[in-house]
Amino acid sequence: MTVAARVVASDPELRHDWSLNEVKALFALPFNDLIFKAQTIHRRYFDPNAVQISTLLSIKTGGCPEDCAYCPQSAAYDTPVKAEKMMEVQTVLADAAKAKAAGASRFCMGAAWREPKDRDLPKVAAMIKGVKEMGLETCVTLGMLKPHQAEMLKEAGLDYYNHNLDTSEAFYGEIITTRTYQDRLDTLENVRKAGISVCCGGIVGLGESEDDRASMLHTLATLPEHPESVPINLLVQVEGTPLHGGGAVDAIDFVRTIAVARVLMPKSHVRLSAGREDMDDATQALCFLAGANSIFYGEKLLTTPNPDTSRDRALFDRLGLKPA
Ligand code: SAM
Ligand code: DTB
Ligand code: SF4
Repeated sequence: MTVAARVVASDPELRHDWSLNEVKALFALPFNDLIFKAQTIHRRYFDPNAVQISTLLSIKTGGCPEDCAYCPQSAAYDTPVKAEKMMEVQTVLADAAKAKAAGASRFCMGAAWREPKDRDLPKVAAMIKGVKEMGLETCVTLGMLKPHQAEMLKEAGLDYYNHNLDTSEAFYGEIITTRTYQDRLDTLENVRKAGISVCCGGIVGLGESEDDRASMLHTLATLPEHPESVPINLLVQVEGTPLHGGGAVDAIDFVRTIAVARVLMPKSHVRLSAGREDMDDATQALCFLAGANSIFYGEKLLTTPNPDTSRDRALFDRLGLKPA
């Protein structure tokens, strides 16, 4: 029996055979019906008042050779982000210690690379090892990975690898021309095969249609194993990127995307990721009701602002949420 078949056999709700039409039909449900369904499923698998806390750090900022139209770190666009060298291990570990003291359970380190060079990896491995030794879960996002690189990161103690599909396969070419959807899927497979948990999601607000959102979630939910973490980012519009100045996303449409992700992948952590700085408390509360149970905590994402920790603590108090 394949891994996927075994999982399905043990739990009929954990499906990997969703049709695209079924996913579109979830998006088309009356809002209350969709939220009720998502919250009901959420309660079956998770404590509804617990939210996992991850903190991000950009260990190598800017100067990226890829042309992702949303990204301030691409060398193709003139943005406020300037290229920097990779951070030193001790500086990263000091930041991780602060994140742990502030209540994070996972520390995610991001690099603006198309793919890591083998000579960069020993330093990243030292960061992973050090963060792990602090008792934090480790996550990195470094671009495309070859099988031997994934194995080396696993060896260093890596728990999660973040690698987003970002949008649907059909819309992908409008957003990124320097790599293909299949490149992304290949890396996800290399990460899985190395025994690392997968963190994979996308962005809402790139100019995609609802069908594109449905198609991206369909791809995620029909992978042989669902990603353990599914980040749903709201586009952070940064001056100089091609997507700056585009239309705002309707908050209800964003919440729907979270709810559909929750219904399709019941056991995954769905992360309300970038874009919270532009959301009011009521919208975030709806996201948690729709099944989001993870956030990025700390005043910076990679290069753009995230809500102040004092605002997040007040939000948790207001909603009776507890960090997990
Ligand atoms: N360079 C690696 C890669 O792209 O795989 C890792 C770092 S990259 C910054 C990680 C993810 O951040 C992207 O896949 C994208 O989903 C998200 N991201 C980047 N810029 C964003 C923005 N302006 N708004 C929302 N999400 C963004
Ligand atoms: C993810 O899905 N979102 C995070 C993390 N994975 C690496 C990154 C958000 C970046 C937002 C833009 C910035 O701060 O540069
Ligand atoms: Fe580079 Fe990642 Fe930004 Fe794309 S999203 S330009 S790969 S840092």
